[in-house]
Amino acid sequence: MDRAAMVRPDRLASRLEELSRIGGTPGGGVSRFPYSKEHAEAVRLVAGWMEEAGLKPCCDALGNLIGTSEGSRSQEGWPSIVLGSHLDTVPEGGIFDGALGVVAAVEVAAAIHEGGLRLGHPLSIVGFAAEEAYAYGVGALASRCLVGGLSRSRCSDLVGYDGRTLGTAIASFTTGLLSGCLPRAIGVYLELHAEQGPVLWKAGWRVAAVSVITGIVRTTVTITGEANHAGTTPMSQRRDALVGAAEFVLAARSLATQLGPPAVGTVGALLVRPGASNVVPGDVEMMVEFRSHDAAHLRSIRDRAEECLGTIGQRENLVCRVDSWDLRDPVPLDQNIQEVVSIAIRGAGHEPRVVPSGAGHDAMVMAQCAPAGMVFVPSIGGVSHSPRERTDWDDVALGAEVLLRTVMLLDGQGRLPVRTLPEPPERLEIGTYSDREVRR
Ligand code: HGY
Ligand code: MN
Ligand code: MN
Repeated sequence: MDRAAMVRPDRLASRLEELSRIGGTPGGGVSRFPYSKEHAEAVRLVAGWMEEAGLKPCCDALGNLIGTSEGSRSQEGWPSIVLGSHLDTVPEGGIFDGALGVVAAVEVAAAIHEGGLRLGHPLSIVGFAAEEAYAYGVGALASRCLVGGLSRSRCSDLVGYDGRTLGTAIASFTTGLLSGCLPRAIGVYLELHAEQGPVLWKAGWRVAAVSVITGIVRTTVTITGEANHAGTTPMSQRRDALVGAAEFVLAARSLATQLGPPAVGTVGALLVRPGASNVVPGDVEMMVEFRSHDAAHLRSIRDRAEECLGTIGQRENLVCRVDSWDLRDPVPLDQNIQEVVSIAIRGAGHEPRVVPSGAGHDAMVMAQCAPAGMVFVPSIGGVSHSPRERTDWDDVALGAEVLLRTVMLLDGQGRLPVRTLPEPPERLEIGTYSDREVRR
């Protein structure tokens, strides 16, 4: 790789630490939710870094931050090389999940810009607004809207973590940036991410390409019994919704363990109403998800979960209601891109490795539009979605260097095949981004 283009480890680390302070939590984690003031602050911070790297920043109709720069062959219709990840986090999440991919993508642009190099392809960088399912119960929401996988009607009425609908939240989301959209002609999508699991860390591998992203099936289950006096209601006359929910939590674990790896199952959130010590719980709402790299697992475990709920409802005299399941099949990533990432890893002086992803990513959505690839760096102890999430700073720099090398290799291959994104999502009652608003 041309020695002129070099990532700067010090800048990567200091920027990741600076970004982590936006929504930072006392335990050293971060809570940065879509369309919050912390999200707007993070967008403005990263947009400034984009400008320093020679990119033009804007925000699209879903609050995705986008930075673009022309290539020397843009006029000949060469499509964009798109790099990205997400700016939102889970509650008390880690400082690397999502942020690493966005900051490293900007670092790649800066290395090319500062090295006086010019790609043939235009370069676009995306900081997706809402990847975590926490905020609206839907994973990869912003990228799925971008590629047309979710319609406005389905989205703007979604009620979020803060009680606002998505449409309302976006309408009041202002960043001061110009409005714009991701160029529709794209050639490839690449995402650097921490593995969020133990494979690389246990094997002592420092960087890897990703072969497949897990499938996920997710829903909200509401169990309804009868709120009643905790002191006077005999045990034989109770319809205790939390007892039913507890039985289902254990059943969900059994369903996953009976299938065996890579199937996993989690009830990650549980809301008990009315939630008083002296009231028999009348109503419980649970967020349920199952994952596997085997698409058949997803459907069979979904059907068996519904059977379990039917049995629990009968046995405990409860009403169990299942919302529509959000099912996303496993996504194999592009073989050619995997090869290029492996060549980049070798070029960086490391043995190429390829691993599956147990976490979901925006790359599984962008892969519907264009060849997509991911680069993983280890999560220390395999810990993620936790304030204890950590990646060694040398591995952060290595991941960014592999991303840069992959971009240079792909650009050097000549014109990438053009894939066209669907029409940009119509404006979801968007707030005013700026008085200098232009639509590109
Ligand atoms: O849930 C996931 O797998 C990702 O971290 N959003
Ligand atoms: Mn995550
Ligand atoms: Mn992530």
